[in-house]
Amino acid sequence: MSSPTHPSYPAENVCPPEDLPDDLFRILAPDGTLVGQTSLADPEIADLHRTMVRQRLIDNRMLQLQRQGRIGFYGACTGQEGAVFGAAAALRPTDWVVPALREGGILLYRGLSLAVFFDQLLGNASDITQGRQMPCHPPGHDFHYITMSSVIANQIPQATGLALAGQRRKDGRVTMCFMGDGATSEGDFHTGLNVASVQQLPMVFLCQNNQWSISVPVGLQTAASTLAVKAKGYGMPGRRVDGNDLLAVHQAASEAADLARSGGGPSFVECLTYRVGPHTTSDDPTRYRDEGVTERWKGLDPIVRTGLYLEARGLWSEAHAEALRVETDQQIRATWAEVENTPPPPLRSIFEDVFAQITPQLEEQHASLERRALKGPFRGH
Ligand SMILES: Cc1ncc(C[n+]2csc(CCOP(=O)(O)OP(=O)(O)O)c2C)c(N)n1
Ligand SMILES: [Mg+2]
Repeated sequence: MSSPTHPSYPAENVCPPEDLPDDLFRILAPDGTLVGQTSLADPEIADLHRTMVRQRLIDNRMLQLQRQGRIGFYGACTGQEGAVFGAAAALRPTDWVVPALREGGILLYRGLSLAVFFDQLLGNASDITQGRQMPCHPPGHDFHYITMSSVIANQIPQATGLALAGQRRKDGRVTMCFMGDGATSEGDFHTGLNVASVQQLPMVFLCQNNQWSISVPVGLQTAASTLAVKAKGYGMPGRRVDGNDLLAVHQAASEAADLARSGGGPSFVECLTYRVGPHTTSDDPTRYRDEGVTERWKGLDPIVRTGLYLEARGLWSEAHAEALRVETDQQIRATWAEVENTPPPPLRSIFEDVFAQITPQLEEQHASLERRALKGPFRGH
């Protein structure tokens, strides 16, 4: 049975770059020229650009490590750095970030060390979650960043609860809740947005519409003309922006954050972009989509676009790029060498953190496991 085609997503239910709507909110054109006004100063744009380049290098290196069998799983934000960091830069460091899958880089941007990021990827003895979380779910306790939940959209009502608590405490914080296009089809999306709007909570819902939910294209995800129009049904402002335009995302997210902070309630921002890589290290998009569209979307790379803007102002060049590549590569390699041989968490940790004291039954299970471990694949713990 052939699938219906969504009128807004003409190419097999996605939007190819040549069909992007003319009214898409943009500040930076793909050739790096300004077509709108940004509140960011050039040095701030240059810093964000470096952050995006660094994230790309980290993501690339992590994908290589996964292919070498040295980490189990990774989800990159490649091609979506403009949305991730444009949004992050709109917040104060004490505002809450509630991520979906691709925003781990915000933690590094906020100051998490690469070592802690890698410890979690490895699930080693230094990992704060002691290997209990899926890899690529970094811990953000000190950075007002909630560890991501793998369950799609599950974070949305949680973010709403967080914002409700903040509103009651009058703590002046904004909660930014990220989600993918796939999350907008879940019941939790409705619950979270509805309560947030009824209670006029200080929130920004930031949707990265990368047009794929693993193998489901956005045109089969929704019959709505855009994701942003959904906001209207909840009585909150909804805006669709060019997700590959760092400055447009930053502007839209800043205006939404200002509104939230001043008591104006939540907003929804749809960042239209494209997932130019695999969903994660676990899938192969060539089996379900036309990679010709992907190649054309790569021509709208947010890093290239911002780089062109900075180059024209003498703030970026191939020499800058090379120096940053070398510096980041050295940092990654040195940190990786530091953490790679950290042992796994002790077997006993499996039984800890459930009861204040390990119960006699769990002690028995622990002893039994230790006996088996001496014979089996856990030897060495
Ligand atoms: C409730 C639920 N259903 C299915 C999955 C499996 N799954 C993980 S990520 C994903 C796609 C998410 O797509 P989207 O929300 O668009 O985010 P993206 O990965 O594109 O950033 C799916 C189906 C899950 N984690 N949770
Ligand atoms: Mg998606």
